[in-house]
Amino acid sequence: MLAGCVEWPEEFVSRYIAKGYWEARSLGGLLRDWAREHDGRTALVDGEQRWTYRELDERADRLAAGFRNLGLGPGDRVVVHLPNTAEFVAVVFALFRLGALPVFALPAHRHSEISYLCAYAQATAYVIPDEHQGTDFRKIAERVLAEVPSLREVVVAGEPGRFTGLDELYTEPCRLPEPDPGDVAFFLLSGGTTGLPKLIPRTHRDYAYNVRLSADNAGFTQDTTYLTVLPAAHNYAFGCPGVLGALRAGGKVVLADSGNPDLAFPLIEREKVTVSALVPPLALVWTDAAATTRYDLSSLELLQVGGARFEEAAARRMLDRFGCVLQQSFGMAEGLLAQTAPSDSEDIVTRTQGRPLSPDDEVRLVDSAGRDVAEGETGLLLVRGPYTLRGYYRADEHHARDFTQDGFFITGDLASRTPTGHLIVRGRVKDVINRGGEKVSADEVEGHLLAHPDVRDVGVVAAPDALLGERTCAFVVFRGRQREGAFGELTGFLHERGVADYKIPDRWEALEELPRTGVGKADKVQLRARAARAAARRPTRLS
Ligand code: OOB
Repeated sequence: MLAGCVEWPEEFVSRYIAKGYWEARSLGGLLRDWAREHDGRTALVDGEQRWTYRELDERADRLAAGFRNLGLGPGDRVVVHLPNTAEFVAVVFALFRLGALPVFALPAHRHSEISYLCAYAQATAYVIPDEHQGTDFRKIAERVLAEVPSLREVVVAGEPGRFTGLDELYTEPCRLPEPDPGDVAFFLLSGGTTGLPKLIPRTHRDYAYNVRLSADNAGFTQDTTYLTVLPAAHNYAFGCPGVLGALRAGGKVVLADSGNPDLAFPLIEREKVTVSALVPPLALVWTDAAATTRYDLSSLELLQVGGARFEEAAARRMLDRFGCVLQQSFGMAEGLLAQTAPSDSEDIVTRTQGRPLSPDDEVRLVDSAGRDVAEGETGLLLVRGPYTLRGYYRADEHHARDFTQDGFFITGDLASRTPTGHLIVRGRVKDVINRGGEKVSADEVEGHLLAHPDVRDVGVVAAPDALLGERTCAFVVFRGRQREGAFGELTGFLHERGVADYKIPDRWEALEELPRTGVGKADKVQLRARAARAAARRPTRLS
């Protein structure tokens, strides 16, 4: 396995292979199999573009050769920062075939995240669109290129400027050795347990298993049309079952740039979409919009909701409104995926987050002393299994904090389990704000704010919110007197530093001092209570 990654112990490797979970095929090889089987059927729809399986397969081969001509090879890290487009799919499969390793950035990321990611991954290449939603990605690339010594190539889908155009890369396919299915295929970004986000190595065979389990659970077939509204570069939409699950089944993937009903509903009608994956705030918006829409949504068979807590009442409203199957999903880039099944009762799908998908997912719920809690009680969720990582990439110094000695990943989530084995997510101990499915690491935002000369101390916590579930609230202790317009200035400061929009605090409050715990750390329990009181007094607008 790639240096800097932690391998599963040998006994687990042989067990997972013997049980048929891990197959001897790389992700790029799997696309070849799918293309052979589904050949002239439509694989991808992106605006007016339609690619068949054969076209996608050929493009992946031609691009792989092009990336190789650029000097990329097996093990090279490539930060892929593309929106939901057909090119995104072609690029990642090209890199899989070459054995180069995509690092999945989210479209909302900006200079700060990309610079960090490229440096952390020691990336040699960065793949971007020219512009997307008003941002010129080539400008981000200019800055990152000047800062990260390992970075050699910038590849642009669209107008390349001084960089290399993605279209120029397509060339005669060449024979490439198939990567070892047990090796890393790509990296996902963690939502953050403690500290800055970390990189999660996913191997070909563990991810292929993840895709197979979730596609089977959701009943994907050739007749599946999957609408991608969440970022395709996020685990949920990429492979739970998502884009890969639909391709595996011979279905059709429709790529959309946002989940806004004005865009998504016409696509559902036009393409006869059967399934989509949503985060809870989007599920609320869709439920409202469906009441008055003039578009025909009757093709929908299954809607997945996950990424953050979905209230039971909202789930019931959604079931009533759409009359299709609802599937709750509780997953994480690190691995574990729990989902309800289409055959589950209404109570199960509205009140639980489903069951872990593999019979070999070992889930423990423990108390603060590490002992298993009694059935039905809430505990810290630990997990080990055939598609859950054994260590973050290049994170030796934090390993003992994130994993138990016997290899369980310490998720930072609090959950309970029903007698039927369904998990209910109850909260979390990790210092992360779950802003409607988008994860904001408190440490990361605090670090940025502390870099401002007027800021002496800062504590960032979640405040409850009717639409997003949680919003980000920053408590700031200023050096000297708080200046007029100080929070506006801090917002501007974060923008200047190139922090993604979704990480900018929604609420601000100045304090004389942060409350402290006995050991002198910022008392986040108190800060959260304070943020909740303020949110109750002044709810944010539902937008
Ligand atoms: C998904 O993945 P990530 O990596 O963005 O975030 C993982 C974290 C979990 O540890 C948990 O704290 C939270 O997001 N979460 C949920 C949840 N699903 C995820 N919290 C409450 N209820 C849920 N249903 O978010 C993700 C990956 C694959 C599939 C679905 C979601």
